[in-house]
Parts: sequence; structure tokens; C-alpha cells
Amino acid sequence: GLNLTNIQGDILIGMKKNKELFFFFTIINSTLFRSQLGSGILPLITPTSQLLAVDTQPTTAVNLAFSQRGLTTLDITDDLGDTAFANGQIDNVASILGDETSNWESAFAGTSIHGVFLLASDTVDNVNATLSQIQALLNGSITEAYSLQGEARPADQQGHEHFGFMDGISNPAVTGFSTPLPGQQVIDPGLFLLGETGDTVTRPAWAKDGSFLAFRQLQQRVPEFNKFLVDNALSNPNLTADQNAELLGARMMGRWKSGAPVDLTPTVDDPVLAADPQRNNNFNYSHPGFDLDTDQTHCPFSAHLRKTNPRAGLTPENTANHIIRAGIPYGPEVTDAENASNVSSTDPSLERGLAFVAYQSDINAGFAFLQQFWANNAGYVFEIDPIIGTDGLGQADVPRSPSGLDPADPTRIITIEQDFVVSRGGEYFFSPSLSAIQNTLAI
Ligand code: N7H
Repeated sequence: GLNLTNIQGDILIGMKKNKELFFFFTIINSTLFRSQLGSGILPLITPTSQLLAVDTQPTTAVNLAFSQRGLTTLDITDDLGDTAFANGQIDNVASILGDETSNWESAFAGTSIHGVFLLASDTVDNVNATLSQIQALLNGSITEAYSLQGEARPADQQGHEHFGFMDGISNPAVTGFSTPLPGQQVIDPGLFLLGETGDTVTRPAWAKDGSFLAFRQLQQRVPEFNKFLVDNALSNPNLTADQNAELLGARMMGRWKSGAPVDLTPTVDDPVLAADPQRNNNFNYSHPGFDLDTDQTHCPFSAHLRKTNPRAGLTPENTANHIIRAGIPYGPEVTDAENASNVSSTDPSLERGLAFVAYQSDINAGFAFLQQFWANNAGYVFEIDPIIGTDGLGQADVPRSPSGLDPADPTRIITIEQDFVVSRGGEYFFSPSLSAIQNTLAI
């Protein structure tokens, strides 16, 4: 089995709290930092084992990860065997991820981010208290480069991201760790943890049981998304206008806002199915009597869910293209003024989106592959992902023309002329095992 006391808790199960601060830091005194890491910081780091039972969960869960620049600053010169990590996310910006560089938060575009603390708790006060404790222990050896406060949405929207869709339903099951739910893909631990079964890359021994964390600040243009759905609502005669707008959104996503999969319930929401973990992930886009390669009556090929995980459509070459997601929404609810104008405010304090976190042992097979070769690729199962896709060249609002969105006429094309998700940048990090923090990173 896996050494769950040694693997940071966010990787396999996620910290799953209502508040999560991403505190990006610069190391200004590496010797002092390393001297505080083992005795001071390590006891605060939350391993997987502590998150498994409610009675061992800390008030504030803490995880820690480093950029390549951060490891270099700590005089760690070993090659971890991942070029995307070594070069940093900015190296991928336009040609691979398709981001418009001008939208990047300056901290992500710069060189000051050496690492990130992930602090998760029920309240912002708890998070801030733990951050103060960490800063006191580190005694001036780091400074803040940037931070992003993630928070679950309020009331009945808890667990839903800002477009309104239930998130966090589908993640892979990991061999030797989780018991798969019906329909859940079972994946070797080495696709997420370095040095475990399924990881074929040569790594330094101390990197075992670490994972690469791809962080992205993804802004969501919620009023624009809602307006698009209303303006292009489908025309199912059995549905109201609102329901026809919801139907279009569900088909762009691959799930209804409730979480019910479109593949199982293509034209009408089913909240009971959505809430049933035995059924809500038990589908793979294949249906008796339908051709997997042409059938869009159940789920459109371009649906975000199907683009980022084609399930039965996976070819043998694609068996390594899996990530574990652990993101959380950030930013406030849409204001009345934004709703009335159908336009996102330009006030930075009103920016909202997803603090996206993906874990994998190979960034070019994981997050970067999903974004570049699936989401941004009009040649792969027909169209660009209507939620997160771009033209893949770094240009905004490039029109895309998916078919399949209208179940009454799957050949009909509905043109989408804008990006509803705008990348504000991010960085690639390495989330080391606790023993690596103790024995290699600390002095
Ligand atoms: Fe996505 N959303 O709410 O629109 N995503 N995603 N994602 N995503 C998923 O099944 C969303 C993003 C994946 O196993 C759901 O758990 C938003 C990126 C993958 O069938 C919803 C953003 C990448 C899956 C969203 C965003 C992915 C998935 C359904 C950005 C990778 C699982 C909930 C703002 C490059 C697919 C669920 C599967 C599911 C949303 C980004 C990948 C609702 C808003 C950048 C692999």
C-alpha cells in the first residue's frame, strides 16, 4: 500500500474545506528557511492519513509545494524529470496553453514565486492564524509574492463552481488507495505520485511520493455565460425558456448544474441521480445500438467533461492522461449590477473564478496535455472545449463551432464567439513527501 503518513493530504483526497488560501512566497533567506523547515514547519504539514478520519483532521490543513525556482533557491539541483516543471508555466503560456499573456497576473509572469502554502479551514480567521504562525516560524525568511483566497460559494451553491455546476464529482480512483465507485476509472498511483507503480521516469530517490501541482487562476465570466445560454436557448417544446437555457449549459458542460451526467439524462435534469454516488459517475459515453464515434444524442463530443476525459473513447495511447483535481472557487458572487448589464465588472475585487489545482506525475501528460491536445484542439473529437478551450495560440474570443449541443438536431452548429473562462496565469509546483521535507529540503 501507499505510505499515507508521508504523502501530502491534498494530492489523493483534497483538503475539502470551505476556505483555502493559496499563499505564494519568495524565499529571501534560504539558509534560515531551510533551518526552520524540519522542526518548525513540518509538524504543521497535513499528510493524507490525517485527512482520512474526521477526528484526526486539523483545524487548518497545511500543504507546501515548491516551484523549480524555489528548489534552485534552496540549492536543490537534482533534476526531477519533468521539463514542464523545470521550465515553469510561463514557458507554456501561449503556444501550449493558449493563454493571452497580457491577462496574466504579474506575479505569475514574473520570477518571484518560489513556493506556495495551501491553507484550508472552515474560516478565514483560522487560515490567517495558521499563516501568522508559519510566518513567525519562518522568521522573515520568506515574503509574500501573491495570494489568492479560495472560498466555497454560499448556501445551496456550496460545492458548485461560479457558473453554477456541481464540481468535484469525478476524480480517478487510485490503485491501492481508494475503493472505486461504479464507473470510476482505476488508475495506477504512479500517474500521480513519483516513484510509484506506473511512473516510468528516473527520479532522485527523495522525490518518491511527491506530486506535481499545476495551479491556475481561471477567471469566469459568469454574466456573459448566462447571457449566452439565454440568447441561444434550445427549443425543446416540453421545456420552459429557462429550462431550455439550462439544457444548453448542461450540454456544454456534460453535466447538469445538479451534477447529473448528460450522458445518462440528455434532455432533462435528474437531481436524484445527481446526488447518488453509486450512479452519478457510472457512464462512459457508449450505448448499445449507438456508435461511440458518431453519437452525440447522449453527450456532445465538445462537452467539457467529455473533452477532458473521453472515458470509453480513450485510446490505448491516452492511458496516461489523467489528473486529480482539487480546486476551489474564488471571488464574490455576481452582483445585481453585473446581472443587469450581463457584463463582468472590471473591478478587481469582483473577479471570480476557479483556483484550479491538478496533481499528476507528468505535467505534459496531465494538465498540459488535457488543455493543449484535448480542450484547445478542434481536431480532437470535433471541437474546442466551450468552457476552457482557446484557439491554442494565445488569442482571445476566437469563434468555435461545436455540433451536438442541440439534442433535437445533433448536426446543428451553435457558434460560440467568446471565452467564458480567462486564464490569469499560474505556476507548476512540486509537492514533496514529508520525508523529503525532513531529510532533503530542511537542514
Ligand atoms: Fe473542469 N465547470 O464547472 O465548468 N469541470 N472546469 N477542468 N474538469 C468538471 O465531474 C470547470 C478545467 C476537468 O472525469 C466539472 O467532477 C471550470 C481545466 C476534468 O469525466 C465541472 C473550469 C481542466 C474533469 C467543471 C474548469 C479541467 C472536469 C464536472 C475553469 C484541465 C472530470 C464535475 C474555470 C485542463 C471529467 C465533475 C471526468 C470536470 C468546470 C477547468 C478538467 C462542473 C469552471 C483547466 C478532467
